Amino acid sequence: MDREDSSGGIRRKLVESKERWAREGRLLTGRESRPELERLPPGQREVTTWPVLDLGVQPDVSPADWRLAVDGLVETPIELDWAAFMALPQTELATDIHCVTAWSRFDNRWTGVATRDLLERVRLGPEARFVVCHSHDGYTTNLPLDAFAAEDALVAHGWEGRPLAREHGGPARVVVPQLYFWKSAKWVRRIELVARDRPGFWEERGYHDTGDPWREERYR
Ligand SMILES: Nc1nc2c(c(=O)[nH]1)N[C@H]1C(S)=C(S)[C@@H](COP(=O)(O)O)O[C@H]1N2
Ligand SMILES: [Mo]
Repeated sequence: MDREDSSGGIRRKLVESKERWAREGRLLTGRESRPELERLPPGQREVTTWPVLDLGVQPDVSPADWRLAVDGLVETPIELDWAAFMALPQTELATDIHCVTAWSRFDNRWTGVATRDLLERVRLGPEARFVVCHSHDGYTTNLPLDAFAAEDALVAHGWEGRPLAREHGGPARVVVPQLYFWKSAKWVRRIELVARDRPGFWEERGYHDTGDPWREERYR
């Protein structure tokens, strides 16, 4: 077996086991929890490491080649290069990560461009309701526009004062703290505004369409 075959096999097994989890409702507790009182959503446990999860391919995109398109149902589509992206207003904030595989990581200090600041540049068309993020590894994920445009959502290029590591989606990734972390696309290359919802990679494989950890929306 050559390397391609073996990594394709590993990837297939990984995807199959996650699909099985979704069918079986693995990790679902059905408990309720209230963000104003608790910091850990139902069924989650806190970790202090930062696990790496992806499809086994970690694209190597240099800032010189990097581009980010924001297009679809917008008045003025844009394609930013690295310099134009870094020239946008920069936001720093600390948010919690909640992964559907039950780990949560508190107080991640991000630097990046607020999704609101990006959307302001393109001006939304009146029909835009959902966002589809496209990544360099072929991954896609869909989000309701209001979650994507939340005050604490970013396209992040820094973490704890350093450039975001490639394994975590550097040079730049989406971070949407209010949803499970599979909605936060690593190595993002395109943010597409659409009128009708269009399930992404995991959403097509049994994961919940919205993915709110406080409602324990792990699977559909
Ligand atoms: N491009 C891309 N983004 C992705 C993924 C992926 O496979 N490819 N996996 C998602 C999942 S399932 C999770 S849990 C988080 C993991 O991010 P991390 O590796 O930085 O912890 O990235 C999300 N974004
Ligand atoms: Mo995940």
